[in-house]
Parts: sequence; C-alpha cells; structure tokens
Amino acid sequence: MKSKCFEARVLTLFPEMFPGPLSYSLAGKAMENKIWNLNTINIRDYAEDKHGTVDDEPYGGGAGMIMRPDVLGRAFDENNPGREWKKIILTPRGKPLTQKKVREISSKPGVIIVCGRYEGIDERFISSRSLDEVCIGDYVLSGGEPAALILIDAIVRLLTGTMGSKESLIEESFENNLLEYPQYTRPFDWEGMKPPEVLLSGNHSEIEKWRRYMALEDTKKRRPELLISEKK
Ligand code: 6GU
Repeated sequence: MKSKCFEARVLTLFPEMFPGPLSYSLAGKAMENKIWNLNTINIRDYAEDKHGTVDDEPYGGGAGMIMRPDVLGRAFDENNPGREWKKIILTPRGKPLTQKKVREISSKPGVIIVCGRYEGIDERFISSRSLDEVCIGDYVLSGGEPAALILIDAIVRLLTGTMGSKESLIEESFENNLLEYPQYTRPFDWEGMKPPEVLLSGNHSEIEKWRRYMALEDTKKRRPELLISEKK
C-alpha cells in the first residue's frame, strides 16, 4: 500500500530560501517520488498596510524588531492544517531538537513550521497557537530558515520510501543513543594507514562485536552524556 504524501508547510519571510538544499540528494529524490511535498507561505502577504509591515519595536524598549502577532496569527490561521499535524516554531529559545522529536514529526501527516526572524516573536502568538518551540543547537542563527531546512531534511529521510535500506536507519547515530562506529573503504593502504584487520577477516560475528565496542567507546569519549540520557 502506498502511504500518503507528507507535507511540510513553512511560514517564512524568505520563501526564496526553499527548497534550496532540499531539492538535492535523498530529499530531492523523495520529493520527485511524491513521498513528501513542500509549501511555503510568505508571512508578508498577511501584513495589512501597504508597506507590508510585519514587525515593530519591542514594548519595554531594547534593540531589534519583534514579529507582530496579528500578522503571524493571520498567516497561521489561514493555513492551519488541523489537529493531526505537528506545529513547530523555530527560535533560539526553543527546546533542542532531538531524533526522538524528528521521529514523532515524521509519523504525522505533515508539519507546519514557523520561521522566526529578527530579534524575536511576540509571545502571545506562540502561546495562543500552542506551537512547539524548537531550536537546533546552542548557537544563534539570524533566522529560523536554515533550521527549517535542517529539520525537514531530518524528517524526510525517515519517511517510508525515502531510504534504500532499513538497516542503515536503525544502526546509525542516535537511533540507539550511540554514535556510529568508524568506517573504512578502498584503497587498502592510504598514506601508510590500513583498515582494522577484523574488518577484512570475513568473520561477521567478530565484525559485529568490534563495531559495537567501537560505537560504545567513541560515544564514551565524544558524547558521554548520550549514554546516561533517555532515548534521544
Ligand atoms: Cl531555530 N533559530 C535561530 N534564530 N537561531 C537558532 C535556532 C533557531 N536554533 C539554534 N539557533
């Protein structure tokens, strides 16, 4: 049976940034194959004045401009997909994105993503529309658009029909709270360095054992917090 096409609907002031990298590689192929589609909505189209004003100065003063709740509210409500979809707003104040969240979103019929811009978004819009606030890491971007591209990429590769091999989905980084084991390919001797002998042994249970050991050791060294946290 063919599953329904997943829709990513993006509210942004910069619709030209999309699909951008999402029209290449795995995500681009999956879009061609109608596994997912993308709709961008220009928030500025919902401004009321002739200048297309979407932001204003913060109450209480301070630097920067804040996105107006009335404009965002109209843009969101007129494109509201309904209860089954995930509703995300991308801002540096959100909870860090995890693979668990990506899996949850990919199980829905679609996701509506609001991209924050400028120095902030009126809090009343966020709370009144019950948006899930998400950020993609502890650093600051000039807007949510690159984060939306990243989020959608992560979702699309989990959709049924996107990936060639199911195993590569299960084994890879974070799906077991472990980083991936190191990989090697030809040439056999590169700058005097050779692959670990076990990988050439043909002994599949030994190879498995080595890979599990390396995944665990590398995770301990690089990301110890993954080992004591709940599933990411
Ligand atoms: Cl979602 N937005 C912005 N502006 N900066 C970020 C981010 C999002 N995630 C990390 N940094």
